[in-house]
Amino acid sequence: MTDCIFCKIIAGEIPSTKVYEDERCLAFRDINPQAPTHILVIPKEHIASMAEITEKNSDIVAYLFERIAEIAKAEGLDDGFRVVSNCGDHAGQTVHHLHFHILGGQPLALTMA
Ligand code: DGP
Repeated sequence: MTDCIFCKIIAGEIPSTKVYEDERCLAFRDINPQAPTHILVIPKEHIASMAEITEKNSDIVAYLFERIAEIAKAEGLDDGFRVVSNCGDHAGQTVHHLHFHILGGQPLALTMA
């Protein structure tokens, strides 16, 4: 998608602080961190949100979660971390390219929202 910020980050057109990259995914530090460690994990394939996951593409979700576990370990998040994926307007999704936030590095507030 030519107008997608995260596709531009994948293409190297917008700089990012990369944490991990392979042929299927990219992880980089959030530009507006909400915790001491705040990393975004995204597929290289453009998928707008969790609402577009089907039986044809759901394997990427498992793949990303395998990488999330590895990244959390590499980042030293041994005391725990949170994974968040905002989907759609009511959840406050601002970038319409599937992404998982990894948040950690300190005790996180317990909230439903
Ligand atoms: P969400 O609200 O779930 O759609 O989160 C989108 C996140 O993307 C938000 O926490 C800020 C981050 N973000 C937006 N633009 C950029 C960017 O250009 N670079 C980086 N590193 N993060 C970005």
